[in-house]
Amino acid sequence: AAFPLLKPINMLERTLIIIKPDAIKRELIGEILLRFENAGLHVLAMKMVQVSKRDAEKFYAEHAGKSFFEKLTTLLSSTPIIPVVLSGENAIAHVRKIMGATNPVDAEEGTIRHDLALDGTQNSVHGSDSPDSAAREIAFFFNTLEIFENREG
Ligand code: IDP
Repeated sequence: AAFPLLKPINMLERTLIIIKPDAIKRELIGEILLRFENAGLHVLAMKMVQVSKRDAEKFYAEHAGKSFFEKLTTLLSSTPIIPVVLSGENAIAHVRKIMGATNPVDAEEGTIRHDLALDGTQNSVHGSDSPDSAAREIAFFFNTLEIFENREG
């Protein structure tokens, strides 16, 4: 070939996941973290917090006006949740693959949502969907002092 084969660049990324109320209620915190850790992702920050309805609406602002918005924001603010910053190569896409499709009936076998989620709203876990959302969502829950900066690299 005239050109050397280009290998895809593996970007070290950060993403935000949330262990949602339905998973915490069913004692699935360890199970969910284990799946991400076993896949090679590193925990950079983590806490348990309860958000207000208003904060839940702010977090999910892109879904305002949709049919499931009320149910979703009520669920997210109903009991404490666990936001976690994960880092790894292509972490955003990697995490979304491990989570599976939004609705567990559409999710591939072996994904968190296929194996653990209750339905299309109570789907156990959130994961950022782009670098912009990851940055916004990480800053929503954590300040820089709360993130284990030197774990990467
Ligand atoms: P994602 O969490 O897979 O990225 P989004 O479309 O960003 O999916 O939706 C955010 C959350 O809103 C979902 O995780 C789920 O809890 C809820 N949701 C999304 N679509 C529906 C729906 O059609 N019915 C009920 N709840 C939904």
